[in-house]
Amino acid sequence: MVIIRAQIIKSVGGDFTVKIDEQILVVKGRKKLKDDKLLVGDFVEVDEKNKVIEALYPRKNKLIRPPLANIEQALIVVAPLPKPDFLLIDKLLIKFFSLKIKPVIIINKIDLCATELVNEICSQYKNVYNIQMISALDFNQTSTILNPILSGKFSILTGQSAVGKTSILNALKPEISQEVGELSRIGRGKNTTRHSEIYVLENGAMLADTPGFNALELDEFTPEDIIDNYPEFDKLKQDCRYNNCNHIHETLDDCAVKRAVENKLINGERYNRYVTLYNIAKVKESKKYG
Ligand SMILES: Nc1nc2c(ncn2[C@@H]2O[C@H](COP(=O)(O)OP(=O)(O)OP(=O)(O)O)[C@@H](O)[C@H]2O)c(=O)[nH]1
Ligand SMILES: [Mg+2]
Ligand SMILES: [Zn+2]
Repeated sequence: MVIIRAQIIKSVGGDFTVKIDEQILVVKGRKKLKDDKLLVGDFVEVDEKNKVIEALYPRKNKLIRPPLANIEQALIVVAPLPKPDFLLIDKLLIKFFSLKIKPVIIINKIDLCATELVNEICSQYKNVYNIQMISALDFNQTSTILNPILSGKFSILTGQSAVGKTSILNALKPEISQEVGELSRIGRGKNTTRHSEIYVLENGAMLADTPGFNALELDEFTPEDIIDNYPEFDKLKQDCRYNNCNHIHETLDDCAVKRAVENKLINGERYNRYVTLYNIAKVKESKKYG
């Protein structure tokens, strides 16, 4: 029996499409694994001859909505229209950082009047996160900018509704239909919210679209988790006077993060939203234990 490591790229009614190097194969899950809920993105052991999944490898991470595993990178798409919700963007950044998913901020629809948004995004996130600008209507530009970023990784498109996530996937689609051929049949056109599918692009890039949303709660995050998932605080916090500094209640003398805000090294609005998210987590925590 030849057992081969593969990654699930699509799951429809008990049939799993798996990728083994460059090869695509449709297999069944073994009965005893079915309860284990195999997810798109899972690495599994496949019995190539009998076309069944024999075992599931441990996951690096997983998202529940949509159900996806082993995500390496998230393209957080924003646009001048619909207007960005910065608190939502910060929540996504916190969540992805905690799951060890590398975020990239993609400003889409730059063919519309986007200068103001570009300046705002840059002043809030530059030096912390990778920021890219595209118009999904321009297929060439989208491919040229995104292909090197996507290369060799499993990435997802995420963000508010109607920012252009599916349009970006469509812009990258010529390569997709070439590589997965008939397998793209079911997922053609606008992605529906129901099923997750990983599209195989050139250079080993794998990309999944996700349904847009307008709200996200960080229910599982304690106040400490909130603090820990701001990468721009990491280098500074060793200079705070107290080890457990929450960067809110100490004086400027005692808190390096607050000094960085004062000196405009950290954007004030981003910091204020941090205080909001910390306080929300604090209230939740006190309700839970108190
Ligand atoms: N002008 C312009 N319009 C765009 C661009 N990208 C997408 N759109 C338009 O924005 C609208 C929404 O695009 P979608 O790709 O469906 O957005 P989405 O993020 O997938 O939306 P959900 O699936 O609801 O989350 C469509 O009318 C697109 O044609 C762009 O770069 N420029
Ligand atoms: Mg969409
Ligand atoms: Zn501090």
